[in-house]
Amino acid sequence: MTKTQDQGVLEALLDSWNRNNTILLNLLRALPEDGLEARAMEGSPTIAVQFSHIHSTRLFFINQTAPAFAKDLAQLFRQDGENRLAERNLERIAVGLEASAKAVGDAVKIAVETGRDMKGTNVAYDHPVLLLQHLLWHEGYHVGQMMLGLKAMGQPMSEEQTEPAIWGVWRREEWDT
Ligand code: NI
Repeated sequence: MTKTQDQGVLEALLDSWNRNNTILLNLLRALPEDGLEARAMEGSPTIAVQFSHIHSTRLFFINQTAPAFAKDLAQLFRQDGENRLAERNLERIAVGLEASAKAVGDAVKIAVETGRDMKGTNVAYDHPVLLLQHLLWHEGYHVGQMMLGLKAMGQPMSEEQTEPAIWGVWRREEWDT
């Protein structure tokens, strides 16, 4: 591929990463009342815990492989004595996710453009794009668990909700009628 084509692919990858974050924010805003407390099964993490966990997982892997990009970012979890509490303020969750999504995107973009490795003492990616793919997989997994949690709570998201919030973010469809 030419350098221009490479650049186009990198932009598309970063765009896909941003769309993934848009989906998380859409879901956050579409939650029913008490939705943050939903969990798939007894003992499963609540949706609130999963949002804070998604954010801290991003921070963990950036800290491991490109720490400069994580230095100004705070956790959404906070410690209260023995307990680790997840953030429950929707706006603060959204601001945190926006910041960590940007940090991941920036770290990958700079690593690809400069040919820098994303390798730390304990964690290494064979290519910076694999950090994006790893996190996409991880976050898709948690969105599935969140959907199950809402269903278990008796408030499943309808197709009318998930189409614009999730699937419509990825592609356009037009059908001749
Ligand atoms: Ni996880």
